[in-house]
Amino acid sequence: MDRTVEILGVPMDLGADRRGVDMGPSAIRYGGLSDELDAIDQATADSGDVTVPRPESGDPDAGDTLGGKAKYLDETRTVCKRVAERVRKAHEAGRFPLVLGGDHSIAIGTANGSTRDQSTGIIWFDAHADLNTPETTPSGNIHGMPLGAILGRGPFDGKEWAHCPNVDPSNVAMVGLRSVDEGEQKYIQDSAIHAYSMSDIDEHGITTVTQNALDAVLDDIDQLYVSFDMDFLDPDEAPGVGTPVRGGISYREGHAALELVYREAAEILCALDMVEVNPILDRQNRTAELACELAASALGKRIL
Ligand code: 4U7
Ligand code: MN
Ligand code: MN
Ligand code: MN
Repeated sequence: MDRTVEILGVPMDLGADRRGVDMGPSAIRYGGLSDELDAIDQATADSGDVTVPRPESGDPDAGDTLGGKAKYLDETRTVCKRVAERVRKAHEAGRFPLVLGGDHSIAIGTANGSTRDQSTGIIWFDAHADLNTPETTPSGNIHGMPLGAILGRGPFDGKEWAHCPNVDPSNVAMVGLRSVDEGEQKYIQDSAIHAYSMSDIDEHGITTVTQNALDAVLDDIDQLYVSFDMDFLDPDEAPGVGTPVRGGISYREGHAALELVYREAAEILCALDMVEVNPILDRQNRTAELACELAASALGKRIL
């Protein structure tokens, strides 16, 4: 990556049910992120963390819920606006934002800070679809809604802090799916979004599936945003996540997917999230260290 990578931490846990994911950015930095990027001669600048309200200072059920269930919606909106602002500044400075989570709700901020007027494709690596809305959510947790928010689903439609009109569902691909809720399933069927499940990966392999995902989104976009949820990996590799789902991606498959993204799309990559690292649930910082290695693969690290 020829641009300087600007590391931005978002110690956010309001979008998830389990505490501890707010410590993700620290765990990832402690896990050796800057060393990993130094080793590939990647210039970096760490701009610290975005301020996030503590859950103790708010009531999950108070305030706006967009007519459904969306815990800490007001606080989440505030955090996502801050993230968007910081990400936008990174772009203006010619830097590449690497956003460390924190729960996945922060992707609403990354997307909004990256997509002012450029047509943007998204690859969403995740066990989950994250396409819920306050109306379809089984949990009320906003980390299950960020892709729905970005696409302006249901009550997110036209919400200036959430909906990115420059992201068309036909330019969005999800890879690694193995836990999809009923309302999400319906959207996947009814929209032009591209969805690749673990069964597709079983059948064709990670390289072919990632290539298909890239081919599906790369045709008519100006830039590509990649959001990487650590629960994409199998819980044996990445135990430190809030919502683990068995039957995930192996260590090498994770790297292969991101190496391919770099190889095919480095020129138009506009932002990367590494999210959902929860050090309280981790074993010896394994998941955070893996997040560092994977980020390096996405930014150009190769074995030979
Ligand atoms: B993550 C869930 F119901 N779909 O909406 C929900 F299974 O960012 C899980 O992908 C969401 O980790 C997981 O609460 C959010 C649930
Ligand atoms: Mn997930
Ligand atoms: Mn397409
Ligand atoms: Mn997610």
